[in-house]
Amino acid sequence: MPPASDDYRAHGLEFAPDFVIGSATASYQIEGAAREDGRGPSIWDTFSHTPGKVWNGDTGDVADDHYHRWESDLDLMADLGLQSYRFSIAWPRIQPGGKGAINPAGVAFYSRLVDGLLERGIRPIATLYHWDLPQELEDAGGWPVRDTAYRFAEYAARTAEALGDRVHTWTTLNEPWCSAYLGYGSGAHAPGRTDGAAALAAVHHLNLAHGLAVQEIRRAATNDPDVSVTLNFHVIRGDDDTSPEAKRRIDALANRAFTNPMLLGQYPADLLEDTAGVTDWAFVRDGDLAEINQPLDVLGVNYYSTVTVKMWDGVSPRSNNDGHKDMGGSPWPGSRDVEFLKQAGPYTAMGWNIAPDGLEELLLSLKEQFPEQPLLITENGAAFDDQVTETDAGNRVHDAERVDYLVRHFTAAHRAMQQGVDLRGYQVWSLMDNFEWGYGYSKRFGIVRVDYDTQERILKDSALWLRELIATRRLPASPLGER
Ligand code: IFM
Repeated sequence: MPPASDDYRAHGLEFAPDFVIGSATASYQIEGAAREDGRGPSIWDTFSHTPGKVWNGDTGDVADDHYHRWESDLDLMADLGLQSYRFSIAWPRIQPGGKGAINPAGVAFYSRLVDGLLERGIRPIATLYHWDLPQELEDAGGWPVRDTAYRFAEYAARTAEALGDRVHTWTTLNEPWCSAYLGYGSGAHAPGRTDGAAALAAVHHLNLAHGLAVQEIRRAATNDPDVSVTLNFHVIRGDDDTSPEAKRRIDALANRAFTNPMLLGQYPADLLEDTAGVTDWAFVRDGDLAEINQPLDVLGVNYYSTVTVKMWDGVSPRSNNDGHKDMGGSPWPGSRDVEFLKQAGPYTAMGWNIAPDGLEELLLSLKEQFPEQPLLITENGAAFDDQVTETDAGNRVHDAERVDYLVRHFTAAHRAMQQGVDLRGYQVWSLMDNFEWGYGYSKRFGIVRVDYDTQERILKDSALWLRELIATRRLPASPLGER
């Protein structure tokens, strides 16, 4: 087998059959049917319908129409040979107002989906919260309010009672960093608030919601599922004299604010100090950390790119390249003087730098911090400006850059495993082009192209590449070659 080259363009690397390779989506990004079968409004319905919040005024009203096309979408997954499918459950379909009795039609939709996956031999990985908070709960205060954590635990219990005989892996939250800091700090995500203290209260209540939900899932499920959470880790770089301080601050806010309470049962002392001017953390009550600190069968890892930081000198124009849309507020409460520097390319269509070495570094660092914790890549992928090519055999999308991105990141994962990382699988983001939050439909992450006018699905070259990888268990070469 050839050694992986320095730029991570390897081929022929072998992945064991029990290394679960699949793809991922999320409810609001693909389902559509926003007002059907008793679904209540979520904060993303409200946000996307508010002028100026989402590119082009796009909304998830129709999206990929997956709510109606789920069966053919499952056939497509089977055609690709996916071993697993990570989807999310829309809370407002299960409990339209975020509490109380379940909506049978909502549960039935996900029940059919799970059955359809199992019939096709695809492992269901269900995320309970991928950002579509019922609007009624936001009206009552949202994640900055403690009661939302209890409402989430109730929703988790009802959902696990309904599907907990069949779902293989449960993920409580997807990227609570985004829910807290983009939703309540920067304003780039729903509900669009810009209040640092609210963002930190949201961090804690999301952590609490996670811990309570883990316990409810373990109580209600009958098939001994894997239970997890998915975090979007920040891999932080910088070689300025002030970078160590900036790195420590961002690591505390972005990473350790979640991993430490969840996996170690404590908040980092430096996080509390850094944010003392923003909040006194009085919302953390006795006993909360014990509720939050639950063992996890796997830890979900989302990785796309790195950030490079230093402390702002207070004089030069401030550089703000943290990879997120600037909507006025800051996603970094207490650390607004950290500068995010523009990084070396190449870049994806999101402007995010392509850095497969960052994934290897992240996996190794998680192994060092939490040696006994199995890991699962729950998202990795890239947006590019795909072009459709007409051929005699039909339309094709030759997305060589996306294939190359995947080759390089699978190589990074393989390298980490060779160094002893207990990595259980890899879910490519995303199965289909979809609603990319504040960027609407302008950014395409799918390995399957979606024509939003006709809802036609076209397998991109990256989908064919993934099918070959899963079938042969060997990494197919990058179309961009090895350097
Ligand atoms: O599309 C998102 C997904 O919903 C969460 N993780 C990052 C992806 C790309 O931005």
